[in-house]
Parts: sequence; structure tokens; C-alpha cells
Amino acid sequence: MRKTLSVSLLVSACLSMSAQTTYDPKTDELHLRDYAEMMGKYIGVCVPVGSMNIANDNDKYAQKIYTEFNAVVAENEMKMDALQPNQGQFNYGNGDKLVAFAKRHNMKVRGHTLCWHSQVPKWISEDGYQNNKNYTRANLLSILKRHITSVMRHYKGKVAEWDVVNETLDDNQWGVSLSNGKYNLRQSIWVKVIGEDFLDSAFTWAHRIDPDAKLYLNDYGADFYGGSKATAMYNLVKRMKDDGVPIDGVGLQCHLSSGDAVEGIAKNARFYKQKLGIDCIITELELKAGASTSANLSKQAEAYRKILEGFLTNPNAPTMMLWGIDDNHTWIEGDQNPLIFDKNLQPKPAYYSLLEAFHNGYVTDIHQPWAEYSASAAVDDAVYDISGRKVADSLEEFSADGNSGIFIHNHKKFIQR
Ligand code: 9MR
Repeated sequence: MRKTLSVSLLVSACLSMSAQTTYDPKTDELHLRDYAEMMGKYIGVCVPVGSMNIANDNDKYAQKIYTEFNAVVAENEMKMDALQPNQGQFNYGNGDKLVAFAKRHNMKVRGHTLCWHSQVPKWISEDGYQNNKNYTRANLLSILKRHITSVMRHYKGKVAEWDVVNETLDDNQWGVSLSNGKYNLRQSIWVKVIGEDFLDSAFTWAHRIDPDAKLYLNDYGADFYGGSKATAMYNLVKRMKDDGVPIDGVGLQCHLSSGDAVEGIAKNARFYKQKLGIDCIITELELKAGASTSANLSKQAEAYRKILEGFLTNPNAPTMMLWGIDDNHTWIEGDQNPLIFDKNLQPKPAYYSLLEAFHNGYVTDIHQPWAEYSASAAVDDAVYDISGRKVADSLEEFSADGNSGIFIHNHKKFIQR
């Protein structure tokens, strides 16, 4: 069982703040989840429940997971083919194992995923695209409804949030723009046989059974603000919101590489907050680094750091999940070393950079009055004095005002002379 965060650790975190000592993440006694909890955030990881011994709290992987993370998601075990392998036969064993693990260690469970074109059971479709069983629209609607309502009922109150629909956008989004509001859907069996309203129905059924569960639309390649798939995602979610579909947010998978322009993620999150007032979370992060050279690992660490810094400054980004515990548990092939622990479960530079980013975010954070966030002004760029009073709506406005002293911008203190 994980030890609860002791008062002395908290005190030491605060002391290091006031004493302004040089921070060394390698000697930090706190873990990622400790900082996340102090800041009201979730940092999580996917668990290959079927092949990891999480029933044993002394297992080294189990221990690492509950020590470092406060959220989990099943890597494969709560997908449609796993939960309903034969029509009407539900198999909740592995999902229940994850829920029990999370309960023992006070972690949030994400559900992944109620409806997808991949990992669809063979009794529905050979490959998630063909309607080789010749289902009618009515047949498929009732199959989907039964799956979603059964699973939501089983996990009601135990799984806090769901990726209701996964990867419904086509890879080709040529011609979409914010002004034309267009998006292209993947021609999965769901879209072809039911039509676009399978999405609306899926969210509505899920919400009816568990109105407290948060419901997300999850996808890859829609991570960076301004990208064509990101624009398509926004257009689709806006359409759903406008139609009153109960959607709480967008999941950005973030299967990325160290060299990607990862700043685009935080920008995307801000956009969803400002325009639609919904969450924008990171659901499946990993960063391909290439071979395990020190240059590659430092570059990777910096990219992880930037992503976490962006995540901490966005109040509508409560959750950031990694897609694997270590470089031995990744779906990425080849020598890519995409995760924050190495093949021997030892911390990599990326782990320390996350810890440091959390530490810096926590100890310099004079909690911004998030309630002031409005849908209009770019208030996330606001500047505060050290008692938390807003002095300017933006850095530009601030510098034009001739202020001097210590101020806070983006959770960081700075001195204006
Ligand atoms: O990590 C998962 C891998 O073990 C499975 O073989 C694969 C099957 O499609 O799914 C992987 O997880 C995917 C996730 O469910 C959805 N987004 C992409 C992930 C990586 O492929």
C-alpha cells in the first residue's frame, strides 16, 4: 500500500521554496503524483492489465504505478472486443482488476473506449470497416446501445470518465477550416451503417446511465492547435456542443516525437477553454526519442517538460496520461525509448524533467484566481501581484503600465524593474 504523503515531505517542499535552495530532482522525496495531487491534477499511465501482475501490490511494476501516478487506464482490456467477445457475453474480469487496484491505491480510472473502429469484436465486423454480417442501421444501433449501457452500468461510480468514441476522424482533413466548420469522418462501420449520429447517440446513452462520468472524444493527430485534424476535431466537437450532446471534453492522444512542436498542445487546450468551455486532456502521451543516447534523452526530457508546463497552466486540462510505464511496455516498435522510465524501470532524464516542472509549478504557484477565466478575454495571459490581485490582462498591457516589483505570469514569479 502506498504511504500517504507525509506532512514532513510537504514541509520540505515548501521549505525548499522559501529557502530558494537549488532544486535537484534526483534528491526529491516527492513523486509525480504527490505534486499532481497538491495541484489538483491527475498524472496517469496505461496498464496492460492482462499481462501485468497488478493484483500483487509488491510487484515492481504495480508499485511504480501507484507510487508515481494517481490515474490509470486499461491499455486493451476495456475495449469492445475484450468486454464483449461474443454477442451478449460480457467479460469484466480484467477491467474489474484495474478498478480494484485503483481503489486500493486511491487512483482515478479512465475508461477506454466504448466505441472504436479497431478492436471491434469479430461478431460485429471483420475489420471495423466492413459490414460483413449485413447489419441494418437499427441492428447496429441496438448493438451499440446495449454495449454502452451495459458497460456504463457495470462501471457506474467506479470509472470516472470515458473515451466514449475513439478515432472517429479521418486522417485526410483537406479543406477544413475554422470558418467552414467542416470535418471528415472515418468511414468505419459505425459511420457507414448508422451515420454520424452514432456519435451523438453514444454520448447520450453513456450520459443517461452515469451522469457523473465525464465523457470525452479521443483522437490522435489532433494535438497541435492549427493542424488540419485539430481543426476538424474542434469543428466536430463544436457541432456536437451546439446540438446539445453531453460531451465534457476532448482527449488528445499525443503519440509524438521529441522534435515535435509540442507547444501547440497547450495552445489547443486554451482554445477549447475559451471557445467551448470544455476540457482538453492528454490521454496517451509518449515521445519517441530514437536510440538511448544522452543527447536524445535530454531532448526528450525537454519536450516532456514543455508539455507538462503547458498542462499545468491550463485549468481545463485536469489529466495527463502516459501510454506505458517504461520503455519495455510500449506499443512503439524499434529502438525509440519513448517513455519516462527505461527498460529496467529506472528513471530517465524525462522523469526528472517532469518532476522538476511539477516542483517549479508548485512552489512558484500563487494560485491564480481561475474563476476569473472568461470565454472572452485572453485572461490566461494575465499578470498578478504577489497577493494574487490581477494587475493586467496581458503581458503587453502590463509592460505598457510602467509597473515595478515582483509579479506572477503563467504561474512564474518575475521581477519587473
Ligand atoms: O497500446 C495498444 C496496443 O497494445 C494494441 O495492440 C493496439 C491495438 O490497436 O492499441 C494500442 O493502444 C492504442 C489506443 O487504444 C488508441 N490509440 C492508439 C494506441 C496505440 O496504438
